[in-house]
Amino acid sequence: MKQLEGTAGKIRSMEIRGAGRIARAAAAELRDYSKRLAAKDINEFNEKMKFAAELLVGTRPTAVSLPNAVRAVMRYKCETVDEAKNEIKRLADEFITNSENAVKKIGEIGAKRVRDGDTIMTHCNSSAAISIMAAAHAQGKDITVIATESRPRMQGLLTIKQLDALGIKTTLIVDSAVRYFMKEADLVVMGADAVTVNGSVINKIGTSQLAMAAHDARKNVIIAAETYKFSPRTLLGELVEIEERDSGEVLSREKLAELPNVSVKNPAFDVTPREYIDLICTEVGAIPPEMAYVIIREFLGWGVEEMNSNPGFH
Ligand code: RUB
Repeated sequence: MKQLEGTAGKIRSMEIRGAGRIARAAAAELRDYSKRLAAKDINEFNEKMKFAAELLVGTRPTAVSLPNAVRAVMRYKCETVDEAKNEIKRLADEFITNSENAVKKIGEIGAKRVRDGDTIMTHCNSSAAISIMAAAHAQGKDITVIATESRPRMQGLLTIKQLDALGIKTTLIVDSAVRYFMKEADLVVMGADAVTVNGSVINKIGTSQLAMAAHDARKNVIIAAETYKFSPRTLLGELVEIEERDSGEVLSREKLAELPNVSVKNPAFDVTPREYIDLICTEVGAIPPEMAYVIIREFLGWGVEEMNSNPGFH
């Protein structure tokens, strides 16, 4: 229980962050939690697993990778506790391996859209987006990256460190400078926390203004997103919830207390409409955003009937 709460706390506080990492951490925690679990019968075991699954899914509301990972592991249907533990381990390990392979595959596919000499603008810190840059660089293409700070949590600092370690020339800019520098970029590559059935992309706050600036400057926007970032529940007409984080991330409580007429808003993500996205690079291919339904239906295997008979989590 302690370790389960520890993992949930790390996801909530963003010690573990990024949609792919969150998903893999949740799958691994369900596997490890099930291994430690003492239950007198399968019903008690199932109840405890459900509690763990719901606790993990509730940690961050926007990254659809999280409920998708949890659903992938909670698919087990077993008669005994031992069988269930083995099946959960198999499903969790399968999800983690597929997820790691997906990030690599996205790199290979996306790198084909990067030309020698290109300057790529990116936002926040996305392992799938960095996989594209890393693959292009590994192919010997001379690329340069412009990375935003991504306030308030400054994930851009992680991006510049990772790119630096790969030997990729990178310029760090403040978030408000994206339009100013867009003329120097050849394309924009970013990640996703969620992709809706109509092809909109939910990603770190500021993604949509970067995409709009790119659109205005006629620069291509590529979104790197594994198939488990696509949201089946949007097929039921549901919207993806945008996480509103603590105002203290933007302005300290003490400073805010001195300004009685001021409030702070801190949404962590925003929605980029599909009109601003040229391509979504998934592990099963580079698709136009209009094809999001096909990914949900064919690759995640969720249609409306399945969703209605499996209320799942969320
Ligand atoms: C991270 C973020 C990333 C996506 C994709 O937000 O917006 O672009 O999660 O990341 P936060 P990845 O820092 O709030 O989690 O490609 O690594 O899954």
